[in-house]
Amino acid sequence: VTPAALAAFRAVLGPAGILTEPADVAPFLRDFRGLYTGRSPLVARPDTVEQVQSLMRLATEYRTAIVPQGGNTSYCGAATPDASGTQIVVSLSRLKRIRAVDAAGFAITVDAGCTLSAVQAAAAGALRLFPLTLGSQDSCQIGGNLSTNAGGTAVLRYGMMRDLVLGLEVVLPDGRRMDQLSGLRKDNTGYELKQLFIGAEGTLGVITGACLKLYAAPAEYATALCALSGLGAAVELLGRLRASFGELVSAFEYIPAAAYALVARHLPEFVPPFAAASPAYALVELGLPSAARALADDFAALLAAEIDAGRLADAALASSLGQRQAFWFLREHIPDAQRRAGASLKHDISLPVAALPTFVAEARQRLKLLAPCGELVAYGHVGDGNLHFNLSPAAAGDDAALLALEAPIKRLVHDLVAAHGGSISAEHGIGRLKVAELERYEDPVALELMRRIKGALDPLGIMNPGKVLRGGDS
Ligand code: 2HG
Ligand code: ZN
Repeated sequence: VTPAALAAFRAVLGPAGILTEPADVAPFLRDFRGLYTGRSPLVARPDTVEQVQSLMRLATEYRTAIVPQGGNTSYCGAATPDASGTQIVVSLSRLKRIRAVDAAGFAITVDAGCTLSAVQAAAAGALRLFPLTLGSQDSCQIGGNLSTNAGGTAVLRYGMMRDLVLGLEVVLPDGRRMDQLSGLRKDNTGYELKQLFIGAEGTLGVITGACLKLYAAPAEYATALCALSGLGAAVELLGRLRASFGELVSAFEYIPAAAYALVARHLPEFVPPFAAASPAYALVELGLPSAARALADDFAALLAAEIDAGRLADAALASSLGQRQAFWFLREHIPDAQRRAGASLKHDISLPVAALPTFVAEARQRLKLLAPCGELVAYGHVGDGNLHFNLSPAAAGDDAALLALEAPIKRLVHDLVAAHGGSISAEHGIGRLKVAELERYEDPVALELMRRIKGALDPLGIMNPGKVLRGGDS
């Protein structure tokens, strides 16, 4: 970044819109997992869409690479600049207006820098639900949720971020603003352009605003923590629940004993709800509209029948908001507990739900031979076929041995995922971490189309280079 470019950026952003002191810039240069630390001469903090446009015009003029950043909670390094010192971070965090809440139309229009929890709260204020639910919701931002097509724990019922979007506003690399913000539910006018930018991880343009779908807020939740024999029993329970309660099943999270034990060991606030240990648990939730409140009794009856039939070991039904929160505390603190347990290797994979038990049994057996220093902690969104197929050190002191096996473990897991027809990135994206993996496993024709789209929308290659697709002239 030349002194002339720096002066030009400073002129359009004003003193409040630019950080250059190394101590101020540092937090934007390191990803949340601490996998990458980049360099950047400045962090731009525009506070209007017009400023984003001016910034991108300058980036085009000076051929400056831009790294858009939201709440900096990416698991794949998608929002961290590289080490060259030539890329500038654009933080959207000052763009945080709730533009409009349309309770009658079940829609909300927001700036990209709003945190997810701010959008949830604005929806709740209008007695509506914005359903996306993530562990990082107090700090992650809507622009990042859109750019990574975030998932979380409510996908089973409401879909991923991609499914929750009615309209989008995007600033293109040349500074033009594409306004596709209308909240129309039916609009078949040409190509579905907004979906290109969702999940593109900032490689095609900068998302500045979105019109999002709202839903009726459930009048009541019926939440249970079930103790069961393993993943096979969990998948069967899921099928029976969906057959009986259909769309009302809003969450089905799988928690193996290894994940349960990590939380119990590292988070003293957690009070185990069962006296005896079980091989696995499932956190199940129904969101009930007021007209269907009585179904909570049917839910309890189904679980009781499962226990009588010997298919469930036990089930604890939340009888208060506090208990519901305690169950979710367990689920939501698994990543935290895993972090406290030392090094970890993460694989964010998805498979057809029915293939999950066989896949895990086979992978576990092979991993036992390859990596006895690792303990499998495979948990997560089984309702969507998405497992966080992670490993922690088997014993204290195994960290270095486990990390040394990162590459062969990744190959074993991803090859097996591919053999079972699954995906090597279910909900965390590609970022910088999985660029080579995408190249290896993606259909070559699809990959070629992705490169052509990138070339057409970002011909100078200034949008988040090196993320999703290999940088340079590829
Ligand atoms: C979750 O489901 C997150 O808790 C994090 O997606 C997963 O830490 C992980 O691997
Ligand atoms: Zn997850």
